[in-house]
Amino acid sequence: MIESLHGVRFSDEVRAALKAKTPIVALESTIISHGLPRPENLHVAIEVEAIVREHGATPATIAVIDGQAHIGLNPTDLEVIATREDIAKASIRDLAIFMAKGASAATTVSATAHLACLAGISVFATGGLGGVHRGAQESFDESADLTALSQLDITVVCAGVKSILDVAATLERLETLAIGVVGFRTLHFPGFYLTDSGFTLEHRVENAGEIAAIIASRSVIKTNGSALIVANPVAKEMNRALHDQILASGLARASTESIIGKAVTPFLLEHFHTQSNGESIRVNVDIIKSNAALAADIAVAASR
Ligand code: PSU
Ligand code: MN
Repeated sequence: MIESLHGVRFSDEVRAALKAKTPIVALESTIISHGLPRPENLHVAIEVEAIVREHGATPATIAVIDGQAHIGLNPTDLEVIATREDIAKASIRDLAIFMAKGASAATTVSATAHLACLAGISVFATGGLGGVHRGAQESFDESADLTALSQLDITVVCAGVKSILDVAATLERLETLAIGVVGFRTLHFPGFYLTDSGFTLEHRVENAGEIAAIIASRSVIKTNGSALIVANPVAKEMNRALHDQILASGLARASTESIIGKAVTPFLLEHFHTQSNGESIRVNVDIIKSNAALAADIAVAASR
């Protein structure tokens, strides 16, 4: 029984929901620890969980705290990952290492999706997926989010991939890795801060029920070995000129300051937040909330 796995802890509400087989939505914690400034990050984490509940599902925010993988955080745990100084960033490969060391870490999309699947949770809301970085031909910088999602049966609601990435290359990789992508009420693949990354999708869905039907078909014909991405554009995008200008200066700064590895994404997000006078934070928060609501609707529809 997964609920008694050594080193894995469940919040009371998640344990109860798993037992009762009621809808659950996994939420990542890197967004909280490394994607948003303090103290707003904690308020957002609390609000996002409330939105999931309002939409009829149980939130399972996932993180590693003091060596324990947590599926579902109580209010004290949430505060820990939002405020403590020693919270690392765990990709899937880091999970066991941080756990064995008794360390604490926020989980990225790859690590969150892995732990969610382990727990039997199949719907997940995040902000923007990781993907192929610009210049990856040289740097080989491609997020482990992609390879992880190629091996997990999970539906991920996101606002596309961050515009800091090479969107075209990321879409090609998603195709190669057999990760399905549907646009929610759009055929324009969103670019996180922007509603349209400039790339077109093949599939569009109108409501949670249609997504639940796709999830059901995937399991019938067993194409559920890899993830399904629901690309949900933000309602009100960031000012485009401002966006393009900040992106250019951020990429230039990252290069001059030789920012590499897992530091790249938090560095660029932080650059956006400071340079846009809070506009990117507003958009980022809208994205997470709207994705959490849609993910809960999907979890509810899929449980019928
Ligand atoms: N989206 C956000 N904020 C974030 C991230 C995504 O709005 O902080 C995080 C996610 O956890 C994602 C990670 O999995 O960035 C990707 O990091 P990397 O590019 O290092 O793989
Ligand atoms: Mn990377």
